[in-house]
Order: sequence, then structure tokens, then C-alpha cells
Amino acid sequence: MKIVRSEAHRLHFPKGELYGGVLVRPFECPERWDYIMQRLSEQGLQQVVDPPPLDMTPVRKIHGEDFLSFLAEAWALWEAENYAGEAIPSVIPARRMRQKAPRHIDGKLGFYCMAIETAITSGTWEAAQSSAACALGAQRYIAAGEPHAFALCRPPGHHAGKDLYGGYCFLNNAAIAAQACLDSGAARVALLDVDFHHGNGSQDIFYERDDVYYLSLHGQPQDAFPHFLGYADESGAGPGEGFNRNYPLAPGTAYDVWGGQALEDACKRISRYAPDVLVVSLGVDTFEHDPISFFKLTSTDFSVYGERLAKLRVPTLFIMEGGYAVSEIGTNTVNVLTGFLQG
Ligand code: SP5
Ligand code: ZN
Repeated sequence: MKIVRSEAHRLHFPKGELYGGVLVRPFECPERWDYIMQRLSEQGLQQVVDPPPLDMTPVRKIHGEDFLSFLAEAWALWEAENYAGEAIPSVIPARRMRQKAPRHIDGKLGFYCMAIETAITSGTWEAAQSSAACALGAQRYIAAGEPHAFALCRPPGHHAGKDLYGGYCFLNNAAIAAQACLDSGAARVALLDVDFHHGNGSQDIFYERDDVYYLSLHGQPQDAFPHFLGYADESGAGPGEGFNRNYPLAPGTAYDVWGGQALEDACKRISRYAPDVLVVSLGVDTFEHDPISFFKLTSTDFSVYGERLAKLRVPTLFIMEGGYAVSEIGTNTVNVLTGFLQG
């Protein structure tokens, strides 16, 4: 299996994440990448390559031009204010306020942000671009006929919408890769999101489209981040009606329900859709010891569902998303991939 990854991810490492009213060291940290790389090597997955330069064409089909300009200039505008810390919004365009991007960086941050735990710092934009380049680099192997590929993306992407960042995400790597699949000849793409959190950004991007079928298993919004999307009655709109499927699951959900019921149902729907490519938003924050999540998957369960995904017999592009039990993130991620290779 080809693995596309970039050292440039290290350029994104904020010092603070707002958690429980305190600025803590971010859960989404560079060592996540190191543990995954180490485990890949231990398991003999060594076809590791750098991404090609980022092709902005699919990126511009997923994100608005104004949003991309904002990401590119946010740190410079913030620095120009001589603020002491990292860029975090302080004001949000809430209900009945004007939805118009202002000139001042304090206003721009609030306008484009969906969750303020995510700080922007000097290298954030470059790292986000390198992450999207990894997704597109891996997609090229699928387009060239390989049956599978893994993009070790960091920062992650599935919370990033057309014009929204947050939830540790800036560019929606999986959505950009799905778009590139369509642009290189696929007619139908299934985007299966197994991260613990609902991929509000991916759902938002494809909600009115029938060429990308989004399916997500996640903590139910009543209890879990991102709280404001991911209910079971969100089924798509317009031409996209029927091409969005959510499986919101309760605290304490273990593999009998997660895998035996929800993933099984999702797999049946994917088979019926008969996609040309399967993109998997691969977050391993479903793990029983994840510090910010509430599912109960064991390390073995990750191998089991990797095998199940292989049985779909569709070219499969894995895109790394979340997972914050850092010392076990390598084992859990690579178990999905080795399970898949054995399936
Ligand atoms: C890509 C990804 O996994 N993003 C997740 C971002 C979650 N950030 C906010 C988490 C807030 C969690 N609150 C949990 C309370 C546990 N006691
Ligand atoms: Zn997550």
C-alpha cells in the first residue's frame, strides 16, 4: 500500500487549545504522525512517498475563494495586531446577526470559524496545504489503478466546510480527494466517515450532490462535538436527497453495535450504490481509551473493520482524520490498514 505523507505537517503546532476553560496543549499534536509512521514501518508498510505540489483545482471546487484567501492571510493579519497569543476568535456571527465577512481579523476569525478550540499559528496554512497535497497524492495512485492508498494527513480535514475551519481542520482533505476522483473519471464516490466525530464539513460540502454519497458513524450530536449537525434525519437535499446517511450513536457504544449494526448497514448501502471509489475518513478516536470521545472500540476491532471494508472490493483511499490516544494511535490506525490488506 502506498503511503503519502509530508514532514511539513510539523509547521502546524499551536501551543494552546481551549478545553474546559483552560488553554491546554492541543490533543491534535505532531507526535500523532510520528507514532503512525513508526507503526507503519514496524508492520512492513514501507512504500512511503512525498506528495506532489498541491493542485489547487480540486481545492477551489470544494472551498470558497474568500475562505482560501482568509486562511492564507490570517496569521499575517493577526500578527499585525501585535497580539501576544495565537489566533483564536472572540466574536461569532450568531443568530440574527449579519453574515458578512468584515475587514478586521477579529471579525474574520469569527466569521470563518465553527469551533474555537482550533488556533491558527505561523505555519498553519502551509501545513494545511501539505495535508491536502497528501490526500491528492494518494488519490493519484487510485486514479492510476491501484486498489488502495493511505494519505497520512495532518492537520485533519472533515470538520472543514466550504467556508469554515475548526475542529482541528482547515482544508477538507477527504472532500478534495473525492472531488479529484470525480475529475479523473469516477462517476460515483462513497465517502465513509468512521471518525468518532460527525464530519460536518464533508456533509455540508456534498449535501446537495448525488455524485458523492456521504455516510458517517459518530457520537450523537446531543452529547458529542460538533453538536450542531449529524442527526439521523439529515438525508441530503435536492439532487442529493438520499445521498447522506448519518448513524448517530450513544455514549458507551462498542463494536457489537458500531460494527455489527451501523457499519454493516453502511456497507450494504455502499454496495448498492456501487461506487467507483471508496474514500474513508479514517479517525481512530472511536478507541475505548480516547481522551475526548466515548465509544468503546478495542485495538482488535480496528483490524476487524479493516477486513470488512476490503470485502466491498472497491478501490479504497484512506484519509487520516482524528485519534488522540497518542501512544496507541499507530497500532489502531495500522490495524485498519493491515486488516484491509488481509481482507
Ligand atoms: C478531527 C477531529 O477529530 N476533531 C475533533 C475536534 C474536537 N474538539 C473539541 C472536543 C471537545 C470535547 N469535549 C469532550 C468532553 C470530554 N469530557
Ligand atoms: Zn474526530
